Amino acid sequence: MLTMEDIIRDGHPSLRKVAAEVSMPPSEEDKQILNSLLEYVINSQNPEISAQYGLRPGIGLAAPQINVLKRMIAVHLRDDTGTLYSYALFNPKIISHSVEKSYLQAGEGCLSVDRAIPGYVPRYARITLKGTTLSGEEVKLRLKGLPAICFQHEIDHLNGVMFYDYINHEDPLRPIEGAIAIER
Ligand code: K1U
Ligand code: NI
Repeated sequence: MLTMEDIIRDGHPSLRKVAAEVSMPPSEEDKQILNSLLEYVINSQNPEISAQYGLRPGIGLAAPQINVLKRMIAVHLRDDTGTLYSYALFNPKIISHSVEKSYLQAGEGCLSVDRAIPGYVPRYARITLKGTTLSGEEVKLRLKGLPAICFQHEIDHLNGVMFYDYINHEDPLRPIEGAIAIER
């Protein structure tokens, strides 16, 4: 099982690289790695397990964060209606998005960043993405709200992009014109 010791931190060069596509069908090793990403996120949200192993709670994790430069992500979260979004995907790709932006009012965090970096992170308000699940099924997801933000954060990790790259560093909390503010 993955722990915080497996997660590389800001400044590690792998976090700034573009990850490679996973060839299909995936190898058993790639499936095991992807499964371990989802397992980390689920375990980290369990108070007993996270305390026992010192896991920082997360809602998503991408393979480059464990220094595997392949296009794999896991997301496990509930939206504001209580709907669970629990996905482990190979080769996730945003195929369309809204013009409208949204952002988390509380800002974003990252398991690879050990300090709080305040500021609004503009994201597409709605996205449609495709990817392949652990069981080999191709899925198409239409997302908004926190799930859309989390998937964009994780897909950015596959492209060497960090959440703070989007923050206006002169004025981190400057209102983002026309964007939807999301409370978490
Ligand atoms: O990719 C990562 O580093 C994980 C990161 C994902 C993320 C955070 C904020 C916005 C979008 C994506 C985290 O999960 S940081 C922890 C976090 O946000 C959280 C943890 C437990 C409950 C609720 C949120
Ligand atoms: Ni992150």
